[in-house]
Amino acid sequence: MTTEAHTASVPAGADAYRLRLTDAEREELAALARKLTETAPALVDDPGWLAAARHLSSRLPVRLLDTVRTYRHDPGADGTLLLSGLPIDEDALPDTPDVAESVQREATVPAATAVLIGLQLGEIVAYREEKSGALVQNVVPVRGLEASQSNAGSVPLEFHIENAFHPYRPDFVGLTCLRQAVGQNAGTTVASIRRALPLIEESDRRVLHQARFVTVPPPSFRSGSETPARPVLDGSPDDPNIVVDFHATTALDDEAKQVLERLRATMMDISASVELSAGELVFVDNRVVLHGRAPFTPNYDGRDRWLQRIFVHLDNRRTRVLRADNGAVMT
Ligand SMILES: O=C(O)CCC(=O)C(=O)O
Ligand SMILES: [Fe+2]
Repeated sequence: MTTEAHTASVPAGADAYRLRLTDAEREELAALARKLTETAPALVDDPGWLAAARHLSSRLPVRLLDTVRTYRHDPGADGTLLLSGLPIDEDALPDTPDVAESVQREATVPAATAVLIGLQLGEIVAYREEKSGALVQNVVPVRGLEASQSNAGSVPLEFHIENAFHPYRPDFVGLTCLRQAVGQNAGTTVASIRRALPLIEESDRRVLHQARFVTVPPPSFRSGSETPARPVLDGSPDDPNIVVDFHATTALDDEAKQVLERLRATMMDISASVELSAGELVFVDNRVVLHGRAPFTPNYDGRDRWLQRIFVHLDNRRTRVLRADNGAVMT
């Protein structure tokens, strides 16, 4: 995916939303993020800090606000939004973390940047059972977990929506690149059901709309149970949501199994790779886009690929029963 600038107004249904900040816009955003690094207690998961970030997020550069708002209305055929030119100074970063379950608690400029933007897309949320409920999570390769179907692995990561098993899966997933893996093809792969739908036979679509599939929690979740039987496609037959994880979803009968395999092949056929560079943030609409990751070979030398992840919900009220004190973490 390239990163050309576009004008403020993105036509509804544009294929892929992209915005490259100008130097002036980057400086405006950096000033807000720096202010947040100095806002006590300078911890991302602190409700007071998050409230301050929410207020400051209304002062983001207007072109950025416009793009985020338009993307939220309709994420386009590709369902992704790629922002570049963010205030991330790769040279000023510490070594890439290399431990399992690594999260970003301190309010650094990159973390504050993602939170500021995410708070204009919706509500930033996390799951108590995943990465200890941290709002900003590190996506880094971990020694010993190479083969794991999680974001700590380095084998190909199967196409999935995030937390497909969960009744309140994220509406959007944001991945900020702090450090790109030099010379490694570790692209995030994306595939949108909006692109794939015309390629799926009518009879297969009918099966995918039926409750003939179950999904187990991903390895990143400490607890949780298999879903009741449910469809892979739901909502409008012309523009459905997709709920599947090709590692975690199984079909309950032979016909559904074949249909699921054909769906996987179709999603692979139309997939694209987003090779993020430092200072880029991609949002994927988790209702219409599957994501995964190409394989790579980590060096574990402090210079490995480093992304930070956030989850966004559009309607916090739906999960109120799971969130103590109307906070950001679901139990
Ligand atoms: O590493 C990536 O590009 C994506 C990993 C992933 O699926 C995730 O962090 O949710
Ligand atoms: Fe993921």
